Amino acid sequence: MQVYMDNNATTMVDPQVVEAMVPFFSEQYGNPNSIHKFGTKSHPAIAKAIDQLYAGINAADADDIIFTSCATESNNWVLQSVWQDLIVNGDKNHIVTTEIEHPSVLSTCHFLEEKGVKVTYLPVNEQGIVEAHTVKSFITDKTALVSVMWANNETGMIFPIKEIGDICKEKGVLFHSDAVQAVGKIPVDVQDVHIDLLSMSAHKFHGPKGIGALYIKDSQELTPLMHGGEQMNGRRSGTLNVPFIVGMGKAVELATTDLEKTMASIAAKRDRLEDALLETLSDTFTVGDRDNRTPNTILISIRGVEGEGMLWDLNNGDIGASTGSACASEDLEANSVMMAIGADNELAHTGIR
Ligand code: 7TS
Repeated sequence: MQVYMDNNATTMVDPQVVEAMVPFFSEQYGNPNSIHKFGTKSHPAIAKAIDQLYAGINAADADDIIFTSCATESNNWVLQSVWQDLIVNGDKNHIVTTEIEHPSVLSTCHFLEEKGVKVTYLPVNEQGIVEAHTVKSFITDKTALVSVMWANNETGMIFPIKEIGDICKEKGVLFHSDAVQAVGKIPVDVQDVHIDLLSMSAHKFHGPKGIGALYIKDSQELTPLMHGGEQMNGRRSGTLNVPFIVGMGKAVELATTDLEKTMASIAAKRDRLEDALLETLSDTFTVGDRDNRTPNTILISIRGVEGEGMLWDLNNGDIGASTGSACASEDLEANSVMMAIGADNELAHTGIR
């Protein structure tokens, strides 16, 4: 039997999602921007998917949700447009983020630093989260953007997004959250928290790979990253990927319906596994309090057992796990999130997600 335990890297596409997508490959394949019926026939399905996404995060009518090719694009778009709009064409020069963001945020910040932008990478506490008062203490009148993930992909730890949003609102600073590991796993309500921009990715909640979205509060202006045929009201050019859009809509609907029930059932399994591991193995610990973690995540450390080696053994036993981000798991560096929470070098090589 094969056991797949790497759902933070990606998930299986739900059969109901596949079923919803199929007609848009082979029957309703027209370009939705075309005048003819082959194209316009897909308009209701696109509208439905957009409605499903609005419902999934409780967006308001005045807000915008724009499809992108992935969350990496959504994150790049936010950072590069804020740089263009508020730093190059404005009087700001500073971005606040955390030291444990996904590389799509961190690498873009490094790129912007080369362009002269000042970036503060906030430290995390021993729980692996950034505290709201830390965010507050680094915001200056030159800060253009605060970008803090909703939940971390390696630890599953959930950040105090509501408090950080309130601080950004009070300070008049744009607030972006990479919610890739939160949407479909824990409640995400953009009317309950003050949030300007939010990145999502379908393949993390049983939708297809290669489609993401950016939520934009009050449809505020943002210089496009993709220029071209003026699709999506000119905000993101490129022929709409109708099957994937339909798939993302269906997936978010499935993932957010009865979410509390799903969370409880996944957390129960997670807790059983975690308890068994902690009881059976000595010199073992898991990162972060369970009640502030996404219900599907454990980052476990066994002192003296090197994570990558363990992954190969697990792989030989048909168990798929990860030492952290798959994007970075081929290099044998210490787990940067474990280093950030204060693990020594040896321990930081032992983490298994
Ligand atoms: N943001 C977070 C928090 C992520 O976890 C990932 C993918 C992305 C952005 C990128 O999303 P994409 O739509 O561009 O693929 N994270 C991981 C991971 O943890 N292991 O493999 C991929």
